[in-house]
Amino acid sequence: PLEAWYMDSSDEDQRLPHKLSPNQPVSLDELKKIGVLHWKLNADMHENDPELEKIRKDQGYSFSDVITIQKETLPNYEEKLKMFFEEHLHLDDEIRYILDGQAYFDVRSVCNRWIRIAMGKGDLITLPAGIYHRFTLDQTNYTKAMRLFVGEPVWKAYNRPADDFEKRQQYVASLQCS
Ligand code: KMT
Ligand code: NI
Repeated sequence: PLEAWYMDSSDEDQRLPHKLSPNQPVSLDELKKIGVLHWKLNADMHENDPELEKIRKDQGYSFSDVITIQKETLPNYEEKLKMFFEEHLHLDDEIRYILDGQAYFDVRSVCNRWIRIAMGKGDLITLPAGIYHRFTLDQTNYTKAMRLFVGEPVWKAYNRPADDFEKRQQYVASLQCS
């Protein structure tokens, strides 16, 4: 299954796992509580996969493209990686399907702690509109991901603080920090 954990607070290389010791794993159930959804698919079939088609139909994920994140092929690689790692939110769901390689998505827990989600080939994840998050490659420095979207894509990111948006307030209202 998907591996996720609460992060340590060290400033070391963002590409390192940053696990606490002892490790504090985060379950899929906990992720569900913050609106993060996950599917495991066969990425080798992504061009003709009835399972993927069903998810896309059920969820309304009409748009898709593919982004390869590695130094050799992504224009403005350093700049983009820096942007992706800035804590931000979107006004729409962020939906990513890892076709090859691996990477980390960090999301804020109900009580505002960082949760690191290790994404590998075949993992499809949806981060809800309004959740603060960030993205980094791991030490392999390579991932290829399908970006999905409901309707015409809007890639606009709002760096934290971005608490005045209605989408953010709706999202916060859906949480319960105890
Ligand atoms: C985002 O907005 O966080 C991203 O697009 C991350 C990189 S896509 C694999
Ligand atoms: Ni994002």
